[in-house]
Amino acid sequence: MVALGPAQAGFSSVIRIVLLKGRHYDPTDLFLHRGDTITLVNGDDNAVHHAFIEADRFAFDAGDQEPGKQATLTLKEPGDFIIQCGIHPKMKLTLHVQ
Ligand SMILES: [Cu+2]
Repeated sequence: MVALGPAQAGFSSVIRIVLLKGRHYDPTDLFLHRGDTITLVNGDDNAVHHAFIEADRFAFDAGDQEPGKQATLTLKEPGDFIIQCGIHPKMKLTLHVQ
């Protein structure tokens, strides 16, 4: 079980945890500030996920994530970005970075 509690307020950048489970992201939308980091955790027991972003300004590829594996991404660009899954095309997480 991964805690999804409210982010701690402060001057340092925020780390948010995203669960990849049951073929969807949890949550499916995240509102972030530049410099925030998200940690993607594969919370499934036997499914592999492959999170990636294809954006104009940058690309991100977590590679194949086995169950229990984590990947991190620090958002340096403002804008809306969609994290997809290379294995489950319906999985989408929208990042709103300001
Ligand atoms: Cu997936």
